[in-house]
This record gives sequence, C-alpha cells and structure tokens, in this order.
Amino acid sequence: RRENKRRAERVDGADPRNKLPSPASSLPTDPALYSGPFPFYRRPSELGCFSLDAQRQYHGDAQALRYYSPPPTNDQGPNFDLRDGYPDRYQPRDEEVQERLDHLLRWLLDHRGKLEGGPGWLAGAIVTWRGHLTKLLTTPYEQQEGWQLAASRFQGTLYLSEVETPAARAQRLARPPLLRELMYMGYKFEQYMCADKPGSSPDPSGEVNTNVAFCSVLRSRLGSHRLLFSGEVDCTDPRAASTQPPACYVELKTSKEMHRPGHWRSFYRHKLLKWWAQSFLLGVPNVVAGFRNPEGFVCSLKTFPTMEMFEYVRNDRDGWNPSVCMNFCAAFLSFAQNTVVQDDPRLVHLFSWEPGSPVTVSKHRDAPYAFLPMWYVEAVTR
Ligand code: 0WD
Ligand code: CA
Repeated sequence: RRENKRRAERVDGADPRNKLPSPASSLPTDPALYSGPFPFYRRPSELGCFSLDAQRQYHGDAQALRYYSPPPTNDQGPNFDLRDGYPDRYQPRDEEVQERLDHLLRWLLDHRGKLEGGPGWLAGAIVTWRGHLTKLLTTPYEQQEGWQLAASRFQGTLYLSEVETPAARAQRLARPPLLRELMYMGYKFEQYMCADKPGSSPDPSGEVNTNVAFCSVLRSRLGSHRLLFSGEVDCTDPRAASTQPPACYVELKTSKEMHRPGHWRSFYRHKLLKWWAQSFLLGVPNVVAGFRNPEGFVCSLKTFPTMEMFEYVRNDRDGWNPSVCMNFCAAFLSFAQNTVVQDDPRLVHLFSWEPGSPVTVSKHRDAPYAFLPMWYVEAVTR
C-alpha cells in the first residue's frame, strides 16, 4: 500500500527536494499499478443495524429485516412475473432527497459511546456507506461511470460521502421508461424471495415500497485503515449454517437470461465484479441471482458464493482481480487520509474521478459540498 502511494507521488512528480513530503495531487487508477498480494481485510463484524420505514423514517432496530424464502425446489422451478404491479403497486423512493450519511450518522450518534475498540477507535476510523467503497473497489476496471466523493475530517474521523456527478444526475432525470421498469423488477424479485417472518411465505400481492430498507452497520479494517460502514441488506437466511450476521445475510440480484457462452463471459467480467465487490465488503456469503427472460419472468435461480466468484475470471486475460480492487481501495484511503489534514466539518475535499483519468482533488467550504449536518456536529461537539 505504501508502495502504491509512493508510485502515485512519482507519477505526479512530487519534488523530492521538498523538506516535508507534500501529499500527492492525484492518484492513478490503472490496474497494473495495483497488482500484488491481497491486502489484509479484517472479517467484517456487525456492530448494529437500523431500519427505514415506508415513509423513510429511521428506526434503531431490525424491523425492516426480511427472511430468505426461496420457492420449493421439488416443483418445476420459479415463474415470477417481475412486471406484476408496475406501476400501480409501486412506491418509489424520492431520489431528489440527498440523504448523504445522515442515517448512518444518526446510528453513530446513538452508539458512539459504546463502540468496541475503546475510546479513540472512532477518531482513527473512516466512516462511509458500503456502496461508496464498492465504487472504489471497481474503479480500476470501470469504463463507464465516474464518481465524486466528498471528504471531511471531524474529531479525527474521516467521513466519505458520495456526490452525484452532473452526468449521473442528467441520466437519472432522463431515465427511459424501460429502465424505470427494470429497476422496479429488481425490487419485485426481492418480494418474491423474501418473507416478513421466519418460516412464512413471500406475499407478492402487496406494494413495492423502496423507502423501506434494513441496514447493517459493520466494523472492519483494510490494511491500516479502520472502517465503520453501513450497507443495505436484502434478507437473512434462517436456515444458514451460521446464524451470526453478516454470515446469514443473502444478497438478491436479477440478470438477463443468458444463452450463449459470450453472454456468460461478459457477465463474469462485468456484473460479477460488482456483485463480488458489494458482497465481499460486507461479508455476505451468497448472492442469489434470478434470471429473467425477455417477457420479464424469472424462471431460473442460481446461487453464487461470493468467495467463488473470482474463479469465473481467474484464467481470463480480460477478467478482474480482487487484489487489484482491494489494493486500489487501500491506496485511495491513504491518499484521502494524507490529503484531508485539517480537522473541520465545514471543509470538504472533493475527490473526482472519470474513466481513463486519475483521481483529482478540489477544496470547498460550506454549501453545497459540506455534508456533516449541524445536528451531528453540535451533538458530538458538546
Ligand atoms: O448518498 C448517496 N449518494 C447514497 C446513499 C448512494 C447509495 C446509497 N445510499 C444510502 C441509502 O440511504 C441506502 O439506504 O445507502 C443505503 C444503501 O447503502 P449501500 O448498501 O451502501 O448501497 P449499495 O451497496 O450501492 O446498494 C445496496 C442496495 C441496492 O441494491 P442492489 O441490489 O441494487 O445493489 O441499496 C439500494 C438498492 O436496493 N440502493 C439505494 N437505496 C436508496 N438510495 C440507493 C440509494 N441511493 N442506492 C442503492
Ligand atoms: Ca439486491
């Protein structure tokens, strides 16, 4: 990791005559720079959880957790109509509301006094969403979508919060109707596969409300970087070998039915990378995929163990490598730690990345980039 940082400084032409090593001004993302042994990643342990209800209100409990309930395997297999209920039984979340780290900070405010690791652990940690780390892991291989991450240091802790890029915003506002329906279908699949109580059966007759979410809060470490992050979990498997979270969690995905070897190859290279990164970070052992046909019906399911996903691309010259993903993430976290030196909740370093370019930084104060809410800063300061 240190090696990666030095490389980054050389690439940027840091002047070796400077007495104090100045932080690099950019970070390259080429996969070739990040190969090498897999870095240390502490097995993620769950510190707690929270739920968001149908009105997107926070609850400090597991009320939104659902239970994995796949269809019986004795009959012909599933026949899930993913378009059923669209759009009349769909309550989509209002995507204009930028929640930033708010729900996670609410959890942290309620639990910071009793965090394991003792006092001072949080001061040395990085706090963020799992989804932001997923984007970092896949960056060396991403060729379509850039990202922006806002960073602030406050009482030692480094907070990372994503900023929607102008391109992503434009795409979201112009989202074609077919893509909207496809998003619904992903959530509908969850409804066919999950029950509200352990041992009961799914009820696909109700509404699909994407305000509802169950989030796990975890502690881990990547190299020397302590991490506290939260991620949305689809369901828990009451019949899992280990009932201890996150080992009992299941991630649900939908994907297009594939019929030719070329389709599968491309699926392994692109989709499986994203599925792996997301579930590996949180320690979710299995991803259950529902394959939908052109009519929008899921007629087959396949379980992909997270720890076996890399095998599909291990011998593929155009595949991805978990070490590259994790080494790049560690290098970015070092880069951010070295860049964001000043402790000030109103100061934001904005890290920006576009495919084909290195990660760059710009500095901002207050609105619109400052993201630590006053209620959090005041409660922690007093
Ligand atoms: O502030 C932001 N820009 C974001 C906030 C971006 C992404 C997520 N969030 C927040 C939301 O409050 C959400 O509840 O994080 C929570 C989910 O966090 P995550 O687990 O870190 O996100 P990610 O791993 O990207 O997505 C997990 C699931 C998705 O499932 P699929 O199977 O599609 O990966 O969370 C959902 C989605 O179901 N999801 C979101 N829910 C609300 N807002 C969002 C979003 N922006 N993105 C994904
Ligand atoms: Ca999912």
